[in-house]
Amino acid sequence: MIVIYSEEHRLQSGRSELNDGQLVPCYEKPERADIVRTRLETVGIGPILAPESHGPAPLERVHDAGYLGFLQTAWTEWVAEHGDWDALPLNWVAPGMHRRVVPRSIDGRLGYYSFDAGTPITAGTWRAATAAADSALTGADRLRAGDRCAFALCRPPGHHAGRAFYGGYCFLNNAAIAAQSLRDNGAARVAVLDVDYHHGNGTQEILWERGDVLFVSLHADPADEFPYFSGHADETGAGAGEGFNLNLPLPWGTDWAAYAEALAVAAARIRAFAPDALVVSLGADTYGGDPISRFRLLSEDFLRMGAALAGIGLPTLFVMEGGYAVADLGVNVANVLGGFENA
Ligand code: 6XA
Ligand code: ZN
Repeated sequence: MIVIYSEEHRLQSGRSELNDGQLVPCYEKPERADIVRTRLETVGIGPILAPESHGPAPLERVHDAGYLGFLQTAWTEWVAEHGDWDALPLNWVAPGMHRRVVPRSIDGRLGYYSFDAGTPITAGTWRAATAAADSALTGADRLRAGDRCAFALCRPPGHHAGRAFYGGYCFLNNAAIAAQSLRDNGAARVAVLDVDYHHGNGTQEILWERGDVLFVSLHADPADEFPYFSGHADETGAGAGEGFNLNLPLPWGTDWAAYAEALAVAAARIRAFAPDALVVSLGADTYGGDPISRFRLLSEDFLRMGAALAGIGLPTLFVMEGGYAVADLGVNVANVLGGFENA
């Protein structure tokens, strides 16, 4: 399967995130993409190609224009105000306050457009995020050209980014941008399946009122886990999208046996929807060794996951999301893709 990868991912390299009350080195770091790329080369999954530039139009199909403008200038404004350290928000809106007016202050706008303090904006964030979106779009082009599957090795990831907000290490929603591109180029229906450990709240928000793009997500129960305020089973969509959002929250400690059952439910829902293509938000932070997550999948379980995804029987674009056990991330991701290809 063709792998789309851009060196520009390196431009997103934050120094620190706020985690457990401390400023710690960012978990979402360039080594993640490097180890995945190296493993894919070792096992012969490829060829590995650079993305083609698709310009701003596909981003504007999914994201708010004011938000995209903010992302482009945030770093320059931040440096002018505070100097050359990662831009992190510190203030958010609460009930009884107002977000009618977009703040003039860069600090105010960081809070206005974000939902966590773990997602630094750096000098290269915009370029890295657009290269990741272009990777997903190039992958969507491959499906349109008739490929059975493709893998967009996106960094930074995307599934927490909404129409007008960033967070959870995500700025542009690569999976939603790819799904929209498939819709805009002839697919009548597209499904997005999110197997990252965390709920894809951004993808859900973007697709909430859409009946033409189904969103299905397996993730840690938000009662216990980030992003806390999205991902419950009773969130089913609204308007034309009512019934086209399926959340399958799972408890801490979930192992392959329980995960596989939920994955079968997800697969059945996707088959019933009969889409023309499937976009998989592929996070490998369901791994037992992940430093910030609490599921218990083993490396060999990712082979089984790939085979189960192949069983859905659709042209499939994999889009990289989370996974922070860096030493094992390459093996785990390659196992999903290899399990899919060899099914
Ligand atoms: C909170 C945890 C961010 C999770 C990012 C992730 N700092 N999302 O992996 O899929
Ligand atoms: Zn995750």
